[in-house]
Amino acid sequence: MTTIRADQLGYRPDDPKQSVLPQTASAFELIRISDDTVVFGGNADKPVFCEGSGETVRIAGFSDFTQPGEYRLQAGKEVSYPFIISNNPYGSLRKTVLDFFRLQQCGINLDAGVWSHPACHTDLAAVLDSSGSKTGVVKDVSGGWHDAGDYGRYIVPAAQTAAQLLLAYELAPRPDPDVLDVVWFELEWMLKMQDEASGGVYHKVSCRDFPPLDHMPEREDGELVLCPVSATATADFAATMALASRFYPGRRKVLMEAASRAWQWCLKHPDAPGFCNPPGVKTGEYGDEKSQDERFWAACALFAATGDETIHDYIKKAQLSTGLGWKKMGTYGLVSYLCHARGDAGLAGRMKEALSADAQKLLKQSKADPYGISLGTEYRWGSNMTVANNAMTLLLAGLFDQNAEYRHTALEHMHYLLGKNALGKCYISGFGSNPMQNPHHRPSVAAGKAQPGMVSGGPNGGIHGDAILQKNCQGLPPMMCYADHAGSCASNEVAVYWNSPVYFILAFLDL
Ligand code: G3I
Ligand code: 9MR
Ligand code: ZN
Repeated sequence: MTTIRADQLGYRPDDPKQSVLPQTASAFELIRISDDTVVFGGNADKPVFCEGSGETVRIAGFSDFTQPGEYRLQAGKEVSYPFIISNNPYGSLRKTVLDFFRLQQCGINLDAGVWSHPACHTDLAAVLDSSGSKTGVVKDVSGGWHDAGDYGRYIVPAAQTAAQLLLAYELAPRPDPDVLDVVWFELEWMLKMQDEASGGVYHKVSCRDFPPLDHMPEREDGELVLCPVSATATADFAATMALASRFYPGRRKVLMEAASRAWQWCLKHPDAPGFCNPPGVKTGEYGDEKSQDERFWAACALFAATGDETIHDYIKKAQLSTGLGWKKMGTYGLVSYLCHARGDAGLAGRMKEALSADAQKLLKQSKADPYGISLGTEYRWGSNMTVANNAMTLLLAGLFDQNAEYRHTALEHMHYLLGKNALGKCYISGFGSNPMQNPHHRPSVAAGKAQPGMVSGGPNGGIHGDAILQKNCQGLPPMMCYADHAGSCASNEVAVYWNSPVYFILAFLDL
């Protein structure tokens, strides 16, 4: 294992290029692999301490070298994995990251080589009340994507994923045309999750507990239960449908009716409590006591779609919030308002300031980290999502505030995911010289090999009762608390809303 940390796929000729070397390496060389020739060299920067990883390291920059080819870095006896400098350094990565969503499809006969399976989770689901008792109502909620390494289908992360994919489609210089079909599959399922009578949206559908780790989806045949309507799910749903209405003109009416009915539910239930799993239900909770940010996003998306001034008044009174992760969704609201609403100049100005404040904070944190990323010491469950979401925040802020540093720092976050990190791990299966190979992903466990193109959750300093992390990572610095082990759900699961921000970065940066 090399101690030189670099992107294991590569760099574009004109993009900044950095790697991280051990403290002992004061100079480095770039070697062209075809003829084993030194083509570039230099001194590494002075040693710096990395709080996230607890190491002292040096940064080696080779941005000035722009010739396409295949290379490795060398520092003393240390030799990096090979990488390329090319206009298309990532090859099929973007396509494979997008393919994940098709492979997560539920309720259909999936024809996909070793990942094939017969239709799963097609029974009617029984609606539960908050005490976990069946209400007697049953509902067809088939379809949608399995959330992650488990087979639950949850509205809150679904909304994040759909929004990130649609924004990627909208903002990419060369959008992938199939994104709209990919997302429609999820939207159709989301529409089924709305309660016809009230307009409220069921929080999630799953069995009561997770199935064994080696079970393919069709083997999970326990009773499906629908958990009660929640404010976060209903507001996220309203926002997602209003956002989607712009992308599917032929389905606008259905989407906007669903959005408006969900919004009416939100207005009628201003104080609805946060969701928690009813007794007896152990699957993904996506609990969140605060629905203000989801309501804010819904209002902005509905206002952008309709121009309804009563909703505008709601936004004017609301607290501005930011965030791109399932618990904090405000930034999607800001972007809807700023890009698509006939808004109020003063309010738009404050929204831009809020987004820019987030981006400036991320820049500052990234500058303090030799790996050039913004997490500091906060590596929680799904830290790789935070890495990608922070990059997305920087790229979105750059829409309103031209700053080359935003783009460069976002790219550094992508390099982190592809191997320029303290563990020298490429956190996307099937790519790089040292890829994640043992995801906590049931179809991969069943197949005995990792499905390619999946983003691992990544280091988790919290450990969270994960027996594998407890055994291997107790006491390690947070950027090191990771196990490429199928048993480590707290550091090595995969999820649709971890692939979606990575897809956004790749599409936005035309990689
Ligand atoms: O919000 C608190 C914060 O206030 C506190 O300071 C911090 C300290 O640890 O914890 C924060 O809560 C964390 C929460 O995520 C929100 O980030 C919890 O500790 C942490 O346990 C929780 O992890 C979630 C995990 O499920 C367990 O519930 C992950 O975010 C979430 O991505 C993950 O999602 C799972 C689904 O349940 C099931 N499907 C797979 C999916 C991915 O693993
Ligand atoms: O396998 C489950 C994974 O998909 C979930 O994201 C995770 C969330 O808590 O839980 C995993 O299931 C574990 C359960 O929580 C505790 N017992 C062991 C289960 C399998 O590792
Ligand atoms: Zn299924």
